[in-house]
Amino acid sequence: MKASLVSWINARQNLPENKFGTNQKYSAMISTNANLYALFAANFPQDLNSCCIETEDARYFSWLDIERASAKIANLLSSLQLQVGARVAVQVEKSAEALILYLATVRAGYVYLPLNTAYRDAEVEYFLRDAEPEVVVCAPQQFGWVSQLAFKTGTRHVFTLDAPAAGNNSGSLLQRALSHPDQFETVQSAPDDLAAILYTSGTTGRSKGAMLTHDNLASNAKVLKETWAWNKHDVLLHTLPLFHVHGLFVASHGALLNGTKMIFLAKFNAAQVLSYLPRTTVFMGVPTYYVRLLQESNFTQETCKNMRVFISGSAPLLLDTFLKFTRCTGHTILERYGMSETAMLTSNPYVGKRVGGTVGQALAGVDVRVVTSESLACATDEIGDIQVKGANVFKGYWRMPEKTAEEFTNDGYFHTGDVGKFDRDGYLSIVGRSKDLIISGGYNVYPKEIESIIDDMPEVLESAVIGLPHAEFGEVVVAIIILKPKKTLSELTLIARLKEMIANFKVPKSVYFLDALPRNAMGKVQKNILRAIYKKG
Ligand code: MLC
Ligand code: AMP
Repeated sequence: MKASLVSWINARQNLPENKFGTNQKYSAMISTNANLYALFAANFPQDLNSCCIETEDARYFSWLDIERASAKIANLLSSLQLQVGARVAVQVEKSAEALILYLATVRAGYVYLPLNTAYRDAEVEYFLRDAEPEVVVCAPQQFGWVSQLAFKTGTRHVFTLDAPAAGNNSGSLLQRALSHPDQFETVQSAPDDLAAILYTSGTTGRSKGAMLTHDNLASNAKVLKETWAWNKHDVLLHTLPLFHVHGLFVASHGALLNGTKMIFLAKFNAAQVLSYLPRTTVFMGVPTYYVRLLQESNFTQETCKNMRVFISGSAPLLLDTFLKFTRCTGHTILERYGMSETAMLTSNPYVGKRVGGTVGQALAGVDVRVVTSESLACATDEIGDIQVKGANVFKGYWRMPEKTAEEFTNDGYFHTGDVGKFDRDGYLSIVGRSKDLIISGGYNVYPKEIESIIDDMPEVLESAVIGLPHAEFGEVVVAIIILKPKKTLSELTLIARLKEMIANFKVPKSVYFLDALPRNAMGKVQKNILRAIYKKG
């Protein structure tokens, strides 16, 4: 019979009472430990048998299940004799078990490194070579190529974790974890110890691993708990992916820190969301989710009657979407702003005026300033570079001390690469970016990365990749190509080739061919001119 952690969880009712039957003793025991898991566990509800995660295939994970299953996986990881600070790289479909793996990794004192499931071989290879994880967890279907890559880059252990199918979630990770004890003393962590590394692409085309500490994540989770007034009766509808800040930290941490039940949907699907909304109180999404929800004819005030708050972030929420949403549902979307390096920075108020087109005010304990090119503080409504400081700001880029130093000012502020202005009430508006970045459906695409790949093709002389406005994705990726003399290349061939090489959301939606790129006197490609030309269609 195939063993699985799920069958173990389902059988757990027959086990003798766990020493953590109620949460009081446990809370006292762990309060001095800066390990993020200890913080969550101290805030688990009194009734550990209540539901923490309900999945779309009607599986229920109690808080005790989370505690015991993460203990089993943490014991497995500890048994591997990994080095202090070992990275655990994970590229798996979203599931409750994937979240438990995250918690187990942090709990055991290792560093979680989530990877977007859309990444292709070359992208994964880069991350594995750069981060040198000691453990890699992937989907069973990907085991062949991922394990080859992983062993080639020095990884010692490769496990699989399956997406839930017909209630039987398996893979070698859970099978191996099954035989380990269901109790684990959460590793003692210092506030500055690493909990996660999140890769963000870079303007140079080379991805950088943002190192986040236990304290970065804990401080941010605590401030968001207060800011958004999480309460014990909340139910979070969780539809975001688990490999980025928004779904993994902002959404999951909010629920975990508050002892709030989560309903976990594997992917965002507007019709499915509508059927769950009446049972939930909190929803978070990228603007594309809100655009898609508004396209549903049966999305009404009635659907949202139990909702407490809708939160948007990761990309600009158009004022039009903000206003339509209020008209349709009676709810005012709460927009906030953050990034992988800093977690959340600003938020519109929970109580008080939520101003469309702004990302709200600086969160408590987060210092946000807007400065001129001479590093002087901007006046009210004056546009400048957004810089930030606070306990939430990351420790630096993995093995890139020079790059890290470049991104901080002498007085310790981090350059966000976003451009904005404060109004007289302290509400921040983001008006642009100094970094050459496209945000498509909440995913970041760095043009330089795509241009380098296209430029390496034998037919191509040079290319420029730009973002163009798109009603649903906010922006989409478009490529402009200059071919070498006498060479031919069709749009279809180029797109098909790129789909083999890079994550699908990075692949240009359209390709245009030109004789030459417009350049300024310094020889720099004038992307503003290209955007103006192709915006018109
Ligand atoms: C999918 N596609 C996209 C896309 N997502 N194209 C452009 N941009 C995107 N974001 C394309 C695929 O390439 C594919 O094309 C087709 O759409 C169908 O793919 P899919 O996977 O079935 O799409 P769908 O499930 O509809 O996904 C769309 C989405 C998803 C919006 C639901 O992209 C999503 O969940 N985005 C959220 C990203 C997120 O979590 N961001 C937070 C980052 S954290 P083809 O041609 O192959 O068929 C952060 C910090 C902060 O930024 O502040 O929060
Ligand atoms: P990431 O590197 O994926 O964490 O993306 C972070 C970037 O997303 C920020 O630097 C911003 O450019 C953008 N972003 C996040 N939230 C918002 C928002 N509410 N409005 C506009 N841009 C946002």
